[in-house]
Amino acid sequence: MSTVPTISAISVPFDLGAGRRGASKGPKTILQAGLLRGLQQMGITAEHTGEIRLPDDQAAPLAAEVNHTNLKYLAEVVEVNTRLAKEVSRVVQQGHFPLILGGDHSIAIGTIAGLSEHYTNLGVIWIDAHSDLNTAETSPSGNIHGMSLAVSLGMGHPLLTEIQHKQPKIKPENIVLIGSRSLDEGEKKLIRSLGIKCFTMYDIDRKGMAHVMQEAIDYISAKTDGVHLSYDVDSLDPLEAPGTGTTVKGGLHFREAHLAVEMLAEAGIVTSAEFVEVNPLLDDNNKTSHLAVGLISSLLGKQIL
Ligand code: NNH
Ligand code: MN
Ligand code: MN
Ligand code: MN
Repeated sequence: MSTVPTISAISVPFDLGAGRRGASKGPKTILQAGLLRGLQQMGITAEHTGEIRLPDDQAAPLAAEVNHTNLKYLAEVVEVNTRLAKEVSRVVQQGHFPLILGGDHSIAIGTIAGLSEHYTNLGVIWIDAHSDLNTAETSPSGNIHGMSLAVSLGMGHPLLTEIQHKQPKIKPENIVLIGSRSLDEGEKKLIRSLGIKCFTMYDIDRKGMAHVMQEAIDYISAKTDGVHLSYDVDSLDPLEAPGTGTTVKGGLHFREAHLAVEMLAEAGIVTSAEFVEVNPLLDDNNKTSHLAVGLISSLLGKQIL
């Protein structure tokens, strides 16, 4: 018997928030790598609720407004995240555990917007090589996947921050960044000025992953009424996760990446999760999709013995 609630997996085959195409194929390959079968073998009830995607007419009414910003595919990002927020909210309402399969990291905007309807102090653990704390002013790329955490804090284009009305969705003191190693200047300023808890690769090397995770768990569980895990696979070293759009050397090893989710499983604090930026077009034999399945299984309680 498992103590894990029913898992509702939500596919988001969307990649217009990223600079390269292909992450839209992530959900399908993660499912094909045996995600649901594996969870069922663990005694977990897991269902796939379907796909959140753009309508065929591609959010045309917003197109004029989009021309006045440097945000790429703003209308499309707004549309898909509005749909995702509603679905995530419905799944939480139902008492199930939302497991979102990306897709690029811009979909965290919709995930967190949907969750924020149900939590007053939502914690967010952001495992990523990046911090995704850019705004239109600080972004070097205009890619919205580099802005999703800032949007959730209420910073950014109103069309993004006003999804699901409540604004901001989360508080800076309820965020923990883990695995950071590629931060833009504006992001560094924001992390410092808001006092966001940030465990860089330096901290992981210096203290060890077990120590860092314990600190993160203690910090976040004390003051939150739910914890969302946002897991960008580019947090891993490119040798372990080649199938992702913005690889950065010097990342988490396979064992550190798993230890993080194993410790979260043991702590029993995570109430929702998303795994993003798997790009099968850049992958080596679906290595990164299989890695994602392993990480999700460990997060949901899979043990070695
Ligand atoms: N910081 C860069 C940007 O804003 C890269 C973001 N890319 C990511 N984030 N993959 O996780 O464009
Ligand atoms: Mn049910
Ligand atoms: Mn990211
Ligand atoms: Mn990243």
